[in-house]
Amino acid sequence: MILFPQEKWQPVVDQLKKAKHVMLTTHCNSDADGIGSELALFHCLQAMGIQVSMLNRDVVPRICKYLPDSSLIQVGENPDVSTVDTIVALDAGAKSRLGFPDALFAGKTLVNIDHHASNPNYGDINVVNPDYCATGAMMFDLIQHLGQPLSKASAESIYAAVLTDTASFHLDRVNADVHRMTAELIEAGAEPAVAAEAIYDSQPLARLKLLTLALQTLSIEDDGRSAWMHVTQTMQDETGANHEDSEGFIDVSRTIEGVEVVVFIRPEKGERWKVSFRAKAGKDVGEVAATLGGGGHKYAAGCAVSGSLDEVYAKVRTVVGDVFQT
Ligand SMILES: [Mn+2]
Repeated sequence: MILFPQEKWQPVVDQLKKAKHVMLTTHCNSDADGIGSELALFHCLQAMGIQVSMLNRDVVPRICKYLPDSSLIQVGENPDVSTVDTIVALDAGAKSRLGFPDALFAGKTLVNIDHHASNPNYGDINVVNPDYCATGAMMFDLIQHLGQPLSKASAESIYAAVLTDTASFHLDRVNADVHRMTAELIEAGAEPAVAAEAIYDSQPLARLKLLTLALQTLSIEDDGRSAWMHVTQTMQDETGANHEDSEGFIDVSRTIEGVEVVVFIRPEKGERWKVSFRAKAGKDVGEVAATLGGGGHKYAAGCAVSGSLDEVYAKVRTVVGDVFQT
């Protein structure tokens, strides 16, 4: 089964088949959709005899380390890519999200494959379709267009991407076709119990201690329609948690009854904060993030805001308040 038969993959297929050395990459602060997409395509291209490497700005997150060959993903801010002629960017809504200097792309063909509605088609070749529930699901279609069977390694990688990007099959783009694809992934060797244990049931204790502190900052505003929570560097230091450990905290406050917009703020670097948004009940946080210089989907988006924590709250409150005016 092909998820979206009308999608035009031929330019991507032609480019990959004629490439001498393909480099796969994803956005900074990579997640299981980006990493799963990379690994799924990596195993497929390798089976086709195409020279392929994976290179990201940031380290592989803890929850992805169980995926086959995740240790082959290289990391660096300014790597040597002299032999690379084709770069495939996966799940990155903007070129700047890849985190590499512009010079890295000079003279290379950039293929942009993504499902963020805000993606401005920054590649030389673009397949951008927000109807896909995950970029991993795009790999499911691409592998078929490349004429390759779905290997166990690719199936496991796509499964991790789809599981996490749909919030465990909770979000509204999950339909019968997504479940048909998932059935094919399982038939090809993906193991839901193994994925669940690695992704959801192997948390460091420090993460739960940090969550306890974060929950103490929880505030409900806008007559119960918005939920706000944050962590600080001090809270991370106290609990021994790192910045990756607060990943997913927003999905805890998202579960509160009646809440339509969820905001989570965490430290990035110095006076810079990462702000994440989730929406329920048809609200659109993609617009909120875009107003603040970020991007994302209607129901999940993010941006970076500078200033003291109080200033960040104030800036974000103004924009979120507008959501409830309509
Ligand atoms: Mn994604």
